[in-house]
Amino acid sequence: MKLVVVGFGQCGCRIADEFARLNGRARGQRGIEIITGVFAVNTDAADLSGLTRIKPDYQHRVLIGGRKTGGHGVGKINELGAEIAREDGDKVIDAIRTARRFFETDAFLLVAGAAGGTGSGAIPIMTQYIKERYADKPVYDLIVLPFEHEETTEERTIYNSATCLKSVSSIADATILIDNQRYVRKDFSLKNNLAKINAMIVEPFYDLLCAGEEKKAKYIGARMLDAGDIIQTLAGWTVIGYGKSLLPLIRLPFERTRNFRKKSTETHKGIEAMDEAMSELSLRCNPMDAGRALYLVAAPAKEMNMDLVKELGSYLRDIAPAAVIRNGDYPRERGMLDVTVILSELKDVQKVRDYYTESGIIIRDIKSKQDEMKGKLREIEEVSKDIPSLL
Ligand SMILES: Nc1nc2c(ncn2[C@@H]2O[C@H](COP(=O)(O)OP(=O)(O)OP(=O)(O)O)[C@@H](O)[C@H]2O)c(=O)[nH]1
Ligand SMILES: [Mg+2]
Repeated sequence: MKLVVVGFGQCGCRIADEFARLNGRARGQRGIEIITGVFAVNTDAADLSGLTRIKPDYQHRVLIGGRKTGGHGVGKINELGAEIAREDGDKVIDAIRTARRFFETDAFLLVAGAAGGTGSGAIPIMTQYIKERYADKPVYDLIVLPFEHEETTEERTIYNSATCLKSVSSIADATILIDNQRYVRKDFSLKNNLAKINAMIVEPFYDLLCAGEEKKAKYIGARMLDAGDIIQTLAGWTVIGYGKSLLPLIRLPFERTRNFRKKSTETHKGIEAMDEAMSELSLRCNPMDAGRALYLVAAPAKEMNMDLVKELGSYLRDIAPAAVIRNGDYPRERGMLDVTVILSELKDVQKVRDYYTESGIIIRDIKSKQDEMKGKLREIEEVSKDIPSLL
């Protein structure tokens, strides 16, 4: 599957940069392309120049809202991010048009952090613009949810996330949810942590996008997973997970024969990888709520067998009984068996519901504070009414 990836705001741009790196890896390791164009869109000029992989010209790093913000971002006001996207959206569309092999693109992937200003405000507007302009291609939005400490220290975080999620979910073909808090690893400093988190966020997309682009017979599985399967799977609220299990690189001579013991070891390794994928899902959710699901197993050709794929299928069926499940196998990896899982068309997502509830409270709070303020201003005007003004 080939994507055009567009990042908005600092978070979105950095993750888009990571997708550019992923494409470099696919090209270098596997000789295939999985991305036809990567673009970074921001109101902040300095953040745009901090990227490393996205081409540095103005058609790939698009500065919007220059007049309004002076190139310094919108300071977490996502209404302003949305307004700027409405004014400068054409710049983004013009940039996308320059993608070299645009005609091969299967879908758009737009990326932003929900809690900021630029990305959070611009992504719903741009999703709408791109959908209007390219009606035949699905548009998927990958939304990064804030860390816990951001939610507790700043009200705007919750409010921005709620407004962004509500807007995006009504327009995007699917919303892939990524919870920053799930990726926190205590042993990294924050900056390294963000880079590391971004790498972990894009990792599940590697095999998923590569599998359907393989041309050589030896890398094509018994059931190839292609763009059609992914497009049929992605709908509404979506989460993604990835897990791997190491295989012994060297087998002892007596292990070479295919016997039932080896088969059961492979199945065991497969379940281990899928277990990890399910426990590392990009956002905690209840798999019972999924209306659609997909899994992809990648392993060396000789480790792959239909029993393994079937076992994983019934394992997933137990966890997500209401889902239509699609699958694929990808004979590729060396010394490793990995499983990528998508749960989609989730009927309920607790975290999203919490944002909506809490921001309802915040909105009422702000309203009553504003009313109180207006009352006080009126009082002070009242007592000053007999004082002459110098103006
Ligand atoms: N995973 C990840 N999250 C990030 C990164 N950068 C920022 N965030 C998160 O994104 C949210 C803030 O959004 P930003 O992208 O910084 O904001 P922006 O869209 O640039 O908007 P303004 O700076 O307000 O104009 C916070 O929840 C951050 O934790 C990143 O590189 N990776
Ligand atoms: Mg910013």
